[in-house]
Amino acid sequence: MGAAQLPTTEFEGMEPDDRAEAAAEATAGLPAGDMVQLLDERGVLHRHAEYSAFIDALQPDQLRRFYSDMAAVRRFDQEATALQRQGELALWVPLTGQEGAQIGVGTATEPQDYLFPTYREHGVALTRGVDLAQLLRLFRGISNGGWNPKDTNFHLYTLVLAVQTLHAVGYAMGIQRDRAADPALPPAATVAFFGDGASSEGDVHEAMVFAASYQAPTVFFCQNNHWAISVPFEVQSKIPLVNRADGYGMPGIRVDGNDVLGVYAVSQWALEHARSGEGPVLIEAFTYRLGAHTTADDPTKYRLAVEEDKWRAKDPLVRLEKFLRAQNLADDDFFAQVRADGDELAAYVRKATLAMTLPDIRSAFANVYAQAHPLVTEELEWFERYEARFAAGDSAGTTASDRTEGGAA
Ligand SMILES: Cc1ncc(C[n+]2csc(CCOP(=O)(O)OP(=O)(O)O)c2C)c(N)n1
Ligand SMILES: [Mg+2]
Repeated sequence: MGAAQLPTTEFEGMEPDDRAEAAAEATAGLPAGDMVQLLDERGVLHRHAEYSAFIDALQPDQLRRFYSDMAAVRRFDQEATALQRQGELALWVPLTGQEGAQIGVGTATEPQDYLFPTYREHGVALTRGVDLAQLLRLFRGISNGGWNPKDTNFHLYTLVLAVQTLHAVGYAMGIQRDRAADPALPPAATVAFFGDGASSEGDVHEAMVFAASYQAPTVFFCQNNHWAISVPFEVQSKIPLVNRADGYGMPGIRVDGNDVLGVYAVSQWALEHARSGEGPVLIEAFTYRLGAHTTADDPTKYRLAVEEDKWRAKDPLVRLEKFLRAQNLADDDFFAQVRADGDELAAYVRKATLAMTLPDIRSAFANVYAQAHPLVTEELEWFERYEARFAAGDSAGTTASDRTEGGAA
């Protein structure tokens, strides 16, 4: 196959407005109208035969909480980005634009559920009560994790795409067996997070086959943010992702991922379905990554500003603010307080980050295997000899023998 025949991510001759939604939707006959949306861009709440009941059950405080959580994590995201730009974090993975999807599904989970995130689920972490400052330890490069997942049932971030979908299904099968042995345990489900790009990984296929075959209580939650770094969604799938659920034999729901109430409602439905023994569900949250993939990425190199503008108009915070104001559920004082709380969170996170100290480098070697291993011990000894030369004032650093000795250079 010559280079000219390879799929391209260039947009020659394509209207950017058409590219994002139409191309993905046209092939499989699933028009945008089949996407669940309760709260539209104007802040108007619509009724839905299946899902409105979940919203009807909410108190005003809970409705306001959706907003304050989305605003808090957006402010956190800004601060973490600034910390990275100032050299305090090695890397940051922004979530701006995806707050509705993340706060919606996170709020729907129960404490006994167990969540398996990717690397971008900061909003979900917030809903689980993870200390957001601890979340930055990984990105400062001082920890392999940062928090104890057992405290919140929010697993460590996984940077290897899609493997956590298998973890989620395995854990869900464990829940099934634990409950068979002890029916007094509360019904629980797992949530497997993954992106549109990760959906192309074999791990996702295997996880879905296992989950469907064993009726594992797993909700597959795909945030289709339209980009896998610089690769657009339509390269990942020739049909809407949600349609894949049919092939595995599980219900699939496509929801407007920028509608926090819609995401909350469909997630409630899916989690109840899974917990009650009915098997897995696939949710495709149709959303958009407004910022860069990471702070090491420059999206102006592969997408057009008009596309970003189109999605900015679907902002999950703006539409909920319109709704809360129109219903007289929140006023200027509420929104001023949310901003003040966000600044307080940002100041806390900054202070905690700057106070984080470097761990002992030997812990990196100690954590490779559960028990001492001769090769790792040899590498540590080499490393310590190498470091000692700097302490002895050998400014030249490595020598030819360093580079070959021990093979660890
Ligand atoms: C197995 C594997 N392959 C490749 C990568 C490199 N990589 C990191 S993020 C990413 C894109 C993922 O896109 P998507 O699943 O849509 O998630 P998003 O980043 O958009 O949230 C790639 C290819 C990786 N981390 N792991
Ligand atoms: Mg993506």
